Amino acid sequence: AASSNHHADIQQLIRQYGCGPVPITGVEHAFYDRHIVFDNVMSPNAVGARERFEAAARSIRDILSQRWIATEETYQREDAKRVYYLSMEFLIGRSLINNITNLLLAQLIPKFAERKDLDWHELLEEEPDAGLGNGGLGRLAACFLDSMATMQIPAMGYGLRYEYGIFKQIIQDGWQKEQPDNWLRRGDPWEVARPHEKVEVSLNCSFEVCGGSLRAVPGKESRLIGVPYDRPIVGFGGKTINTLRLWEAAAHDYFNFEEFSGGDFVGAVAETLEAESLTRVLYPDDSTSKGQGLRFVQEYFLVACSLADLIRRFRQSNDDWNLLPEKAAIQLNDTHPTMSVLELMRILLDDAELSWEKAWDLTQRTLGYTNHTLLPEALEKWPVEWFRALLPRHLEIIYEINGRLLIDVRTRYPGDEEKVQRISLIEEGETQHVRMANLAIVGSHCTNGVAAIHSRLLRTHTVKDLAEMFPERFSNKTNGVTQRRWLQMCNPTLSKLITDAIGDSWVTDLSELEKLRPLAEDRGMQDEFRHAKRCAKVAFADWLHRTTGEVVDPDSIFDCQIKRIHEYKRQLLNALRVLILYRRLRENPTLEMAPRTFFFSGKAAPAYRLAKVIIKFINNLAGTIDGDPLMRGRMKVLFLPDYCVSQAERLIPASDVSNQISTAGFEASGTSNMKFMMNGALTLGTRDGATIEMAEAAGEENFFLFGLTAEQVADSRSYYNPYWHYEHEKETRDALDMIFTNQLSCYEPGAFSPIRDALLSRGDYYMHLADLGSYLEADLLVRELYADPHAWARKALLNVASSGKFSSDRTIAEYAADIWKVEPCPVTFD
Ligand code: B1H
Repeated sequence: AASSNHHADIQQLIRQYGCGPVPITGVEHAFYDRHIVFDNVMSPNAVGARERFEAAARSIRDILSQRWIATEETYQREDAKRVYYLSMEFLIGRSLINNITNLLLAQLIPKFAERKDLDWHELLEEEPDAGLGNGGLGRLAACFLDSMATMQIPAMGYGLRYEYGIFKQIIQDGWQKEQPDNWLRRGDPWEVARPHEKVEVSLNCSFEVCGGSLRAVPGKESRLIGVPYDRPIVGFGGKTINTLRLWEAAAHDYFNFEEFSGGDFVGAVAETLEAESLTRVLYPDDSTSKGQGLRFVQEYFLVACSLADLIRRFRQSNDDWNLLPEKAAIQLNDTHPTMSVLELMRILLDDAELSWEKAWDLTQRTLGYTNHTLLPEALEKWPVEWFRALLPRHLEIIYEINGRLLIDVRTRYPGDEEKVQRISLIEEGETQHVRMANLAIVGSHCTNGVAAIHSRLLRTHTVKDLAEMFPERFSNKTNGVTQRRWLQMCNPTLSKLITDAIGDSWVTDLSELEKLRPLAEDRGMQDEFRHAKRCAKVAFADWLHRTTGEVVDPDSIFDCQIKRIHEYKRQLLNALRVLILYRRLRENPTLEMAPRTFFFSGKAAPAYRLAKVIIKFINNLAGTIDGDPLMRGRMKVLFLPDYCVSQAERLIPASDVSNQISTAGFEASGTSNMKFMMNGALTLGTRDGATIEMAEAAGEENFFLFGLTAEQVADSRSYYNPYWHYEHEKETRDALDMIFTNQLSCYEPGAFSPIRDALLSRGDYYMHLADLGSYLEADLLVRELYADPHAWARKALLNVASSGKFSSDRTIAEYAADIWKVEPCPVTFD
């Protein structure tokens, strides 16, 4: 009886909020007990936490399955225009609690857990993060999927089903070590394999394992199979369930059939294994392109599978190719899927047999391109030779596009051969390379950056010539994050406070948070905010203690910098600040300074030597401070290993100070900055990326901005000299000398000489020393404000109230209206 009660509860809730008048008959099958026993063939008493997680996830999947089918059927019936979001990365993290939240079932959980005598938190911890991305770019794709489903936009994500996601980071003697993340080892309860929808991809190469890495061997045609695995993307309210389709590489059925029958059975099967290695592992580089052969093939594989799939879907309901741009909007998440331009042209020319002009027009009108970085080392350039060897037909198409483009340039700018060289899709040099960003801009109808400053610099510097030639193609779409995961789900106390104060419509319309603005002046509200923050800090401290044994004081200021380790993000600048504050305290123990905990977290690309030295440096700094009895209860530094989505979900709600301190002009947007703001942290940051727009929204008086502007960085580069700061600023010099004389590396002398090289000998490209002084000045203001808890809470509340713009719902609404021209398509039943 208890169990049927429970299902009645679920059904009532779904009727009430989720699926309107439509009954979800799947609820009857959502028998947790049934999954426990029949999926495992074990007694319910014998199963462990992992099995309980799987059964819970399967039960939730049962609940959404029919709605998922109905979503696809609606899109087909309505022949709706669809968005296809192509991305090499989807950093989705965990799904169980997110799906429960979005299905509006969260209230049922305590009752359910009680009835089943479940340790719910233990169960949730069993779900591995789906770490199919590096950082902001991959997490943005995941937030976009959430927003598109919530806004009932017919959308599909296309990506790769990496068997190994981003590596697990462990810290040994302060150094980062990488371990493989075999997240699929135990299977994944969310995904649905769809072998009957497999696609075929041909390549003019085969594969070979060589020195532990897979190599493409040109010259022998091989045919790969892409097998789709679908994951449900639950829109808030459970009305729309969109699909994230991830491709797995498999060998063709007739792979080397001749060798098979020729007797080399084992050899042929081994080669099969090699072909299947294509989607084995995610490349762990953020904001850089390493130009690896396997990555090139991965990118083509994503493009070829996804286009074959979406074109097949288009052809099922249309025989007029001219309708393609009215039925499909394909968005390229950075240049990684840029081969879409070539592959779509190939399909329209060779399969559809359209004229060049027609094919080109349809291609451009179907594709949109988002640029995510200005860093030169991230701009992808692939050797022409690779195209010649592996994708010869695509190279022909590149040459034809380029020929026509350059005729156009020469007509518009007669005699300007330098401009021709800069715009050309082919970069000349010792070897020729294809400039993928140029190809993406030329082959699409829209190019956008991800924050106002980034879009401006993209137009005026990075691709200036193309922007002058096609100004109407360029626009800005400032990034956003989903408040469902990044506030509602991860910060229950603050969410409740907000909902009690202004109602719950902020969950689907974040601009509603504006209503908090007048309440920020209210002392009672300020106290409630402080209480909510303290709850989140205590929850974090408890979790940290439980899982690592580390003790942090919830009454200290939680000061965070969590993101990939990269010179331009300047974790070193933060560490220098900490070192200087430490030295001040040591020299003057009576100094008034509120207790503070500095959190660092983030991964370094395995081959990025200096980034790994920075991690070691932070850990040694932490150890030194920890070992100093004078610092006890006053300051503490923690490097939290293995930064990932679920760690961010815990730490961000607990933070007081968010460090966003990249050299101005280098961080395209940033997105954790927005998550901190929503959760009531104050930002200590430079005028870079979306932080500029956040400060505009909140008012600069509610921000702690410091440092050179992007213009000042560019203008002072020619004469900037880090030695000047070393010689003229005593605190800077003393701190650096402490590092250079191995006082923080007495067991590994010389370990930090790469830091000296970067900051002094190599000229401090990211201008750490130029901004250190103003960073410390801003830090003083932070500490002064913290001394007045109500004034602090007021500013924090004003920040929360101003964060509405930074919802990915707003971002997606802009993409939908300006680039995709798509409308919501609510799910209905026949
Ligand atoms: C961003 C990347 C990126 N920009 C290459 N570029 C990669 C480039 O594997 N690769 O080859 C992987 C990632 N990632 C980030 O995108 C920006 O640095 C952030 O500022 C921005 O917020 C984020 C989302 O737009």
